[in-house]
Amino acid sequence: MADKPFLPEQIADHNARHIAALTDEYEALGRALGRRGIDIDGVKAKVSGFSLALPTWATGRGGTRFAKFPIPGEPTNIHEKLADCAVVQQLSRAAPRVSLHFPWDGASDYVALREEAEAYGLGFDAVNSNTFQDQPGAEHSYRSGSLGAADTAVRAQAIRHNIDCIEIGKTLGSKALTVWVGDGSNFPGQQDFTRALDRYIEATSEIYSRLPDDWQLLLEHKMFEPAFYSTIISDWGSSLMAAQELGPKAKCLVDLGHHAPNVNIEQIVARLHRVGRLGGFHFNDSKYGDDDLDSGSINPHQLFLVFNELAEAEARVPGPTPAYMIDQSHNVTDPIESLLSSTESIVSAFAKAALIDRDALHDAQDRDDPMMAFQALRRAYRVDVSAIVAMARMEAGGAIDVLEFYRDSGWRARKAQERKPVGLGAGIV
Ligand code: PSV
Ligand code: MN
Ligand code: MN
Repeated sequence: MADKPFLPEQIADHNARHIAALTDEYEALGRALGRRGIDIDGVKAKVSGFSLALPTWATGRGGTRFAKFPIPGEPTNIHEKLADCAVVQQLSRAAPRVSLHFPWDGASDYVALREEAEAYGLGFDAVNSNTFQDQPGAEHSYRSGSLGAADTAVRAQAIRHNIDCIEIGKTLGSKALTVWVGDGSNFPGQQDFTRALDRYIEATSEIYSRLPDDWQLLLEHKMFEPAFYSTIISDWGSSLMAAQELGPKAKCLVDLGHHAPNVNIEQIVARLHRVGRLGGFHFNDSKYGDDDLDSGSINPHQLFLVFNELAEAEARVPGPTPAYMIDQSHNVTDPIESLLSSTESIVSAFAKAALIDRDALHDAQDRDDPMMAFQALRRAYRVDVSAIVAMARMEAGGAIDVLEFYRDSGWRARKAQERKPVGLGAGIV
């Protein structure tokens, strides 16, 4: 049985050193918000209710098609990945679920894996299939596509793999399958747009028919890469079209990096919510394309605007919370540090959206007063919510300063001694 990464006393000692300053900051912010008629404890309660999932693939160093530079002590198997996710959850208290990707996260005993996660205080989010890479021993190649491939045998293999993922997910206690396919084309004329989409929908409907009643099928669109001319599920329009044809359990998943630069993603959120098809989110940030940079590192305002639309939509038609997940590639940092920092950015954006005076916003919108409508958002965005996020985290048993605690803990150096070295540069310090 796996122990939690840190003893509660270690976290309590850390918090004892920071609690006086935090209380001071929290009370000062509480007074400032109180003057605006906002109850800080109410906001903190909302923040405490927010959680997201961690993807196993973000616990190792990412890379590009040019190179990957692993660090000593990074996880080498699903058990070590779970341990690193447990670090993020124990310190942040906002990341209690893990999203597995198959076959990358294959294990010999999924019942035992579920118990292992439970001992860490972790559960499982959506399972992800992988038909964008060939796997050792596979009968057919995905070089010409998977669920949308012209070759029936290739499509059948991709369908089977997705059904296998559902079966594993049932054992793990997951409630969703996320399907992202790289299927597309690199040359005009290479693929018939209509027939390719038809094949994809037909194949995906076979997967859909195997979905348990209380599951969702999350369709993730992506504009380009690996295909550079056209992609079958390239945008939210194609994704919605597919979801609507498949049935009510099919929903659209929005990855922040999967759009053309400057696309109004917050409006996509509102649109998908309006038709009840907003199923999930992959958080990351980008400057140029699907950069998979850390959430909030480039455009924290966009993150805030996304949460504003979610809060607006939720206030209008309450419904199930979309499946929130981080999906990033940590190429130059210790992945645990990036996950801790990104979780904080995402929770902060959520907290800021919770501060928006919706009546003032709606009133300005109805009076056609763009400046005051904008100011309703601005007033919330300008607030430094760190004390609310840290207080909620501490009260749930997490660390006040997550990065300081993590660095002081020496976790990675310890793991460098215990775990198998990875990559060509293993051992170079
Ligand atoms: C594709 O770019 C993506 O964002 C999908 O979510 C995949 O599942 C993930 O990356 C990992 O490859
Ligand atoms: Mn993604
Ligand atoms: Mn991506």
